[in-house]
Amino acid sequence: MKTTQLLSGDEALACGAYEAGLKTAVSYPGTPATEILEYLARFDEVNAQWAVNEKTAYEIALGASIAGVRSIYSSKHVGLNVAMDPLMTSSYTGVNAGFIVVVSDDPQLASSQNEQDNRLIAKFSKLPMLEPSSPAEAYKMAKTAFEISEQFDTPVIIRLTTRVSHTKENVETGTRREIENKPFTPDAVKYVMVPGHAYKKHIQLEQKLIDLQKYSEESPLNFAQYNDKSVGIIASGVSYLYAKEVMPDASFLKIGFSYPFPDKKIADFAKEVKELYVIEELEPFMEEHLLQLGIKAKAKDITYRIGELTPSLVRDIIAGKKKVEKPSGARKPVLCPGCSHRPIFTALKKLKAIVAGDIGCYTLGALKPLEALHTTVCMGASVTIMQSFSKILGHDKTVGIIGDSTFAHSGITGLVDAAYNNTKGLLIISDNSNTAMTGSQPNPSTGIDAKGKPTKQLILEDICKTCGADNVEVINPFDDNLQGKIKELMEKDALSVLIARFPCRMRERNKALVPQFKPEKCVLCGACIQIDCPAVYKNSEGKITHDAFLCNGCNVCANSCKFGALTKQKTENV
Ligand SMILES: Cc1ncc(C[n+]2csc(CCOP(=O)(O)OP(=O)(O)O)c2C)c(N)n1
Repeated sequence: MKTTQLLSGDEALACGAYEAGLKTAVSYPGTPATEILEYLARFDEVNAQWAVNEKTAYEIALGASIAGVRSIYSSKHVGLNVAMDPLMTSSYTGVNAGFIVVVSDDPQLASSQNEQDNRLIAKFSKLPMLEPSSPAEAYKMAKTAFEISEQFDTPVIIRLTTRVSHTKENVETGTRREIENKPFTPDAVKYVMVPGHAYKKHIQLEQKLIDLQKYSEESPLNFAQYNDKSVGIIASGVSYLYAKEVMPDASFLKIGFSYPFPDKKIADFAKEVKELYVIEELEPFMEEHLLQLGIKAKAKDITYRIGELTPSLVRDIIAGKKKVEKPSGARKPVLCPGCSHRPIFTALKKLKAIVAGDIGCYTLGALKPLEALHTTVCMGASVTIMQSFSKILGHDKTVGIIGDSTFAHSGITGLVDAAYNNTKGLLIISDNSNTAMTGSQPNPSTGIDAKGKPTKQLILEDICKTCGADNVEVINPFDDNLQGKIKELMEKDALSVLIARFPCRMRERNKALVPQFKPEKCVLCGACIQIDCPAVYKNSEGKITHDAFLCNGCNVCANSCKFGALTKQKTENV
């Protein structure tokens, strides 16, 4: 039975996979790929799990495929870096039941620490790759990917980008087809990658790539549309739609099966058209391949390797113009009113601490006016960078800060390392019991699983002690003694963890303790503005305004006010 549903690219892909008999789905949250697992978690037939990190996610999904069920891994682009170890060898082992690796890239860094183009990973890992341009294509390609995976005994990458993941369109969907589990047959040469076996598998893999190349050549996912032959455009993903919009009369070679490349189709198309263009976002992936084939094409200037494309940028590329960077009109991201990360940064700023940060909402502590977080590289890097800061700059001057989800993701190993290597210093776990940055997913420390059911809870105090921390203390970050406690632990000749625990305001609000605001007492000293809360701001007349509707009652602004304009409620006032 067919139905039409308005679906995002993530949802459509998940729906296609579900209908294709998917039984295991594993992911770690990350924009723009989070919604894939969230969509799949609703189905009883699918074992949908949030993993602790992308490496474990990949291995669990691969394990499910080897055990005989169709499975899917999904993550954002940088997540795939964490999963690279199993990914690189899974092209050697191949699969048993179909296995799809979905990765969504984030050109323009809407919510990421870098802008890497994961099309290069398909080539590097020797895995086939499909690139949908729209939700409807994502839906269909999920089904095709399972077939390719089983036919060629390989994981298949589906590469999305933010605009494909998050755009919605009407997609004609069907019903689920149940697929029998495949029997697992022990096969050491296939699944045990010791050097002797892996060497043989590498020989097979090179042949597999030749076979996949032939398939790509014949695949209807790569097709030419001849129109006005004076201009021919080769494009994939969302860039194809932009180019179609800008040059509706041109001829196109649409690449949907984008690795291995359909070389003959490319060469034939190049011969047919007068002027050939390659339109692609980020890296010159197709452009370089065409150069290798000895085919001359016009491509974008290096300035377009940064950021995403838009139809108007595609028009400029075709006109041969360089990209002119325009000031971003995006609003500055800011911690929510009442966020429990805020008092930690106001304290760290007063202590003039050098802060090794991590990735989560608390990364916003780096921005003006807080400016109290000094490094962010990748998930888990706070505790490890803190180890070096502490040894080189002094443990009484440095702090690491990490969130609960990130600590479970990759902070635990760093803490073991710090203890093993005799580090003194302080790690603050800003525990809001939420994976807030990516939209409030549960994680091991929340004790809830992806389907919303209670599960075993990771007790942060216990694990920190087991990792080797000398002191583990828990504090409410709104405690008046927070700054004193941080200073005390920084100065201690020991490895300490301070768990600053308060539920995320996305989950629990507190209107009861909204501070009292007496504008007549305000001297415009600006101290309350320095805490960077959206509920306290200067209005158009330059006067301080406190917005009781936005306020979540944390009273950090009241604590900063020395003139009695903002005063703390001692008791609940509603
Ligand atoms: C390798 C990698 N995976 C996923 C992400 C997406 N991501 C950014 S922060 C974050 C976790 C945030 O949770 P937590 O550390 O608890 O901090 P909170 O946002 O709750 O303050 C995730 C999953 C990422 N940036 N890098």
